[in-house]
Amino acid sequence: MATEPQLAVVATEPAEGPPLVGILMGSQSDMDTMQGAAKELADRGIEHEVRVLSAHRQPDEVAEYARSARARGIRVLIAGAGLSAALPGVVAAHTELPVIGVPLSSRLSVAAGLDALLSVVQMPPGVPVAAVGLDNARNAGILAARIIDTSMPSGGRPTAVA
Ligand code: AIR
Repeated sequence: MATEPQLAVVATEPAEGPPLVGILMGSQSDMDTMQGAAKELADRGIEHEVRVLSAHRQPDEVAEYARSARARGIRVLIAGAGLSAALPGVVAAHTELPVIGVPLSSRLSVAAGLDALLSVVQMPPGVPVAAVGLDNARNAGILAARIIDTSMPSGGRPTAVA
C-alpha cells in the first residue's frame, strides 16, 4: 500500500546566510519535543532548518537530504525519531557530517522509549551517531552549537564546502 508522503518544510529561521544545522524528525508528532533543539540554536543566532522526514516512509528523500546537506553549507545534522528510530543512523550512513541522534519516547513505544534509545545508540562501528538522552532535543541543540563553535575558532562563518 502506498504511503502518503509527509515531506514538509516546516520552518526555516530568518537567516543571514544558509542554515548551518539541519534538524530532522521522523514525524510531525515529534515536533513539540524537537523544537527544544531549534530553540537552543535560535537563542544563539545559529541559522537552521527543520524537516519532517521518515527513514521508513520516505527513505529516498532522507538519503537525498543527507547526501546534499554538506554541499549546501550544513555543518551538523540533528535527527530525532521514536520507535524503531532509524533516522539518525540512516542519515549518518549518507553523510560525513556529524550527526546527533535524539531518541524520542513515542506514545506507541512498548518500552517507554528504550526501543528508540537503543536504535540510536547501537550504531555499527564506522558509522557514528552522537546520541543525547531520551527526548533531550535541547542537549542536541547545545551540542550542535558547540561543534560549530569549535569548527569556526575565529567566530566567523565557515568557508564553503565543495
Ligand atoms: N517513525 C516514523 N518513521 C519511522 C519512525 N521510527 C517514528 C516517528 C515517531 C513515531 O514513529 O519518529 O516518533 C510515530 O510516528 P507517527 O507518525 O505515527 O506519529
